[in-house]
This record gives sequence, structure tokens and C-alpha cells, in this order.
Amino acid sequence: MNPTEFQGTVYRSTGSWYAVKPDGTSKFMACRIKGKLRLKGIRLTNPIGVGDRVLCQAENDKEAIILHVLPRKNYVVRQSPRKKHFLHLIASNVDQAALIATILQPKLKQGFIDRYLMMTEPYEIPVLIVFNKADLYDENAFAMYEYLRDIYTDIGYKTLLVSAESGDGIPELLLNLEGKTTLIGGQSGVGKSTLINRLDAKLDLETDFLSNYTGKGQHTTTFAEMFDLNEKTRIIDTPGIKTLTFNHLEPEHIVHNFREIFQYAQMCKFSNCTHRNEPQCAVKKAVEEGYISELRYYNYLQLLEDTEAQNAWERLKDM
Ligand SMILES: Nc1nc2c(ncn2[C@@H]2O[C@H](COP(=O)(O)OP(=O)(O)OP(=O)(O)O)[C@@H](O)[C@H]2O)c(=O)[nH]1
Ligand SMILES: [Mg+2]
Ligand SMILES: [Zn+2]
Repeated sequence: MNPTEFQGTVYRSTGSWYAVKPDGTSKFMACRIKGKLRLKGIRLTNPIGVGDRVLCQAENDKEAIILHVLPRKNYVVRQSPRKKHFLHLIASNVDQAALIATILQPKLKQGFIDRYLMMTEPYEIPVLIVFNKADLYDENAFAMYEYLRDIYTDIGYKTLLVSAESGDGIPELLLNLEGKTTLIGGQSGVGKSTLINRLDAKLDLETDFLSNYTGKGQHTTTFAEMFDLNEKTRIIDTPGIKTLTFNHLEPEHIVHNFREIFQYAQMCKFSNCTHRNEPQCAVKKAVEEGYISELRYYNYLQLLEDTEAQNAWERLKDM
């Protein structure tokens, strides 16, 4: 390696500049991409994301050029809101994701958890579902939390109940983050940044306080950013998600991301079974017998229909 070259990790990206922390140092370098980066496979609206490992060439002691992106262990993408068939890279090389949800304020959007899991299942990224704002739950909200907790723990996701406000459950959350790089995601306003501030008061991230003041209801966090909690523990704060749609997927891919439904799908009579009304469908039978939760099955059907409709619309637009 040329003496001016170094490897590092991307912590933040603001348009054309990337904050890269060279390995073994604590000072960031401001990095740019020169020319076109050749990337195989996926078409991305942003060629480099938070968590990417990069090879750079220093131009001086503050600035460098990114020469290339080292192979990714995994990545999380979502459909680009603007460019068809392009994907937006949310983060790369994560050990797990913490999906932050709340039953109240804002109300949990029906189906949101399963939509989020559509982004993490392709790489089998472990997901911790964190129900925040426990201090606000009344009896009904608590019952809803318990209902969801049971559904998701039954199929292998870890769940936690916490309150960034009171501090309840925070030590256990920290324990679950220790030694890992965790992508923090969820709807806007669920308390992602507040939780991160709870985990490390030094970070002092901006939370909803100001946007309440301007009354515009904008997302408070506007780009993804990685933080070190300690030498081995990293967290990535991300902007809140309003809706998640999947025009980059084919309908038959949906079932792959519903882990327990996929298992039963192997036993359906027809290999192209969509698990709606086909005869001898092992999935429907498992739902009727209570082995698959009705909520998950309903969300599967909903996502399947959404994806079919979106794909049909894309084809019509192309004609
Ligand atoms: N009562 C209560 N309020 C909370 C809790 N956690 C966060 N909040 C409040 O919820 C609001 C939104 O918090 P943020 O941390 O900005 O939410 P966010 O998920 O980062 O939002 P985006 O950046 O827009 O995605 C703030 O007013 C917080 O004070 C909690 O545990 N209990
Ligand atoms: Mg935020
Ligand atoms: Zn079936």
C-alpha cells in the first residue's frame, strides 16, 4: 500500500463529502469520490453508505480521495423514492438492527414492523425490536405490546421494552448492543435519537424538541450517522421512515422474508403457491391451526398485493 493510502470506515455522508475514520485513529478525514466508482451488482442512488469500509488516498492531513469500497459483508437498502430500479443504501456492514417502535405517540403503523423486516431478512441480519416510550403505555397499549412481543419472540426476534424518558430497560438495551455495530431504525418520532442520547449523553443528538418549535413536523434526523459508544460498540442513527414500499422485489420474493411462513411454504402442493386460495396450501393450514400468527399472515398478504400492484403499475408506465 502506498504510504498516503489508508483504510477506514464511513461514519457520515453529507452529499458529496464523507466523514471517514481511518483505522486505528480517532480523527476524521473529509473524503470525496473522484470520478466514477466501479461498483458491481446493485444500482444505488448513493454509491457509499455509512458503515462502508473504504480505501482512501490522503491529499493532506484533513482530506482524502476515496479510491474504492471494500467488499460489503451485508447492507440494508430501500427502494429509491425518486429513481426507478435504484436503491438507496441505508448502511453497510452491520452486525444487527434495532427496530425502534412505540405503541403510542406516534401510534404504531399497522404492518410497519414486517415491512422493516423485509430490509433485514435478505442478509439474515439479526433484529432486536425495541418498544420505546413504555412510560406512556396505558393498559390497552401494554396489552398490544404483549401481543406483538409474543408474535415476534415466537419466530426468533428478540424484543425489549424500554423508556428513554424514565431510563427503564436501558441497561438491558446497552447489554444487547455491546461489542456490535447496530443499525437503529424506525418510524419518525419513535425516539431513536433520544434513546441514543440516553445511551451516551456525550452525543447530544438533536431530537424532536426543535421541530415541535417550528411546527413543521419534519423529521429531526435527516441523514444516517454512526457513533462510537466505546471502542467496540457502534450505533447508526437514521432518519425516520414514513412508508416502505418494495418495487425492486418480485411478488415471489416476499415470502422469503417471512421466515416462519417460508418454512411452511415448502410443504404446499404447488411450488408457485401464493398462499392465498390455492388448494392444499400448508401456509393457510398452519394459520388455521395457529402455528402462524394471523397478523403476520395478513401482513404477508398485504405486502404481496402491494408489490404486485406496484409492479403492474411500473409495467404499464413503461408501455
Ligand atoms: N414519553 C416519552 N417520550 C419520548 C421517549 N423517547 C422519546 N420521546 C420523545 O419523542 C419525541 C421524538 O423523539 P426523537 O428522538 O427525536 O425521535 P426520532 O425517532 O429520532 O425521530 P426522527 O429523527 O424524526 O426519525 C421527542 O419529543 C422525545 O422527547 C420516551 O421514552 N417516553
Ligand atoms: Mg432522530
Ligand atoms: Zn401455499
